[in-house]
Amino acid sequence: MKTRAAVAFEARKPLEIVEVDLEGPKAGEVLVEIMATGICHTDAYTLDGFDSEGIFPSILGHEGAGIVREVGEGVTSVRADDHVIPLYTPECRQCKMCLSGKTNLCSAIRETQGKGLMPDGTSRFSYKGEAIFHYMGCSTFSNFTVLPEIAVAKIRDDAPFKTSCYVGCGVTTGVGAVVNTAKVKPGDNVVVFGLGGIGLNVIQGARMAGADRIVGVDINADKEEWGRKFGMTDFVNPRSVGNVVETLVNMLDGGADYSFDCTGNVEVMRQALECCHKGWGTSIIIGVAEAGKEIATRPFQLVTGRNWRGTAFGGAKGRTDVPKIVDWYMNGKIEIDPMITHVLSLEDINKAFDLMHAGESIRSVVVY
Ligand code: NAD
Ligand code: AHE
Ligand code: ZN
Repeated sequence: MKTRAAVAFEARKPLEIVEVDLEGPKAGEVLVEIMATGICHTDAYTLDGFDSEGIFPSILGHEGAGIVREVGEGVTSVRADDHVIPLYTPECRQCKMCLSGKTNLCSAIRETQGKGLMPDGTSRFSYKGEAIFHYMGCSTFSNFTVLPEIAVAKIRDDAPFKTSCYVGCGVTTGVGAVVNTAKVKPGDNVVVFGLGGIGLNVIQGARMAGADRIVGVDINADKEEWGRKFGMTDFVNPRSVGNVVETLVNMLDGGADYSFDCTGNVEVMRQALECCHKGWGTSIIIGVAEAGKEIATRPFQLVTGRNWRGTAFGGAKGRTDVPKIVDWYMNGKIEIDPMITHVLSLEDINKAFDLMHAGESIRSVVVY
């Protein structure tokens, strides 16, 4: 079939909207009509050439929601007309990782996914006879896409696509980092670095978990108002204080119980670790750093009881947890609507990247 898609032909070039060819689902795969997709900073990072796994030409996008239109041979867990969210972290429920009970990082298809291919080692997308690579196993910047059955979460039919697509990455990553990875408890003090599409979800996750102080840190002063809407109690602009770490340690009587990096900047990751309370404070890295970047701190920071951890997709097991997070949204336990600041057509998708880089959007969503 033909489908409209925004193709990244090269790094650092605007996406081009073209009609591409899409092969139907093979055994164990499903064809999904994407109804809406968010634009996450990770899409921009890959387009800007910072991803060591970045591969072109490809169809980016990993934060979508849509409807199953066709299923391949042997598919049993979903059927045509089911509403689904594509999963860049699938859940096969059979691999060592899934069965460990210790991680959400399913290993069933990770190798081919990282090469922009489906599990059989081929691509379903092509343009003028040349293969176009998949991205993060999702490629939601295409109106139709093919996914392995293990990489879709079935969600309730009454959840709007325009907002529930955000559960495909940002909401789950931020809220999940708090509840699954850090396991923040009532009364804990939390610091969140970077109040964008991910950081604001960490803030609302911390509010839901009953955190006491929730301190937001951002170099963009406009983010103070945004943070306060979702439960932030204090704001620090690193450009207005001498030493961010000292400021935070003094504010929180020794430091944070949990801190979260939602910037992808390795200098900020160091600040996030060092603002943690001696003896127990844990810093969670969410931000994705540019290829070649490394984190550093004095080992003494760890010797004296601070912990450094990371999280992907908020530690969520996609097929199990994503439908529950959609329920949380539909039941009013978490908010999504106010964070969708811009709704665009596919033709205008490049504007979403401009808005993100200018710090003017929280989430832009393309509705097909
Ligand atoms: P975003 O662009 O919406 O937000 C980033 C925020 O960080 C902005 O508000 C910006 O002003 C702020 N910031 C930048 N430099 C800063 C600094 N030096 N100090 C304090 N604040 C600073 O991006 P996003 O969509 O929220 O994504 C955030 C990061 O999370 C990205 O690196 C993205 O790739 C990553 N991410 C990781 C996962 C995961 O599973 N681990 C999932 C989604 C996104
Ligand atoms: N491909 C990069 C790393 C990118 C990365 O860390 N991605 C996160 C999700 S970001 C979503 O917005 C992730 O899930 N990581 C775990 C994984 O298996 O990819 C690189 O450095 O090579
Ligand atoms: Zn993302």
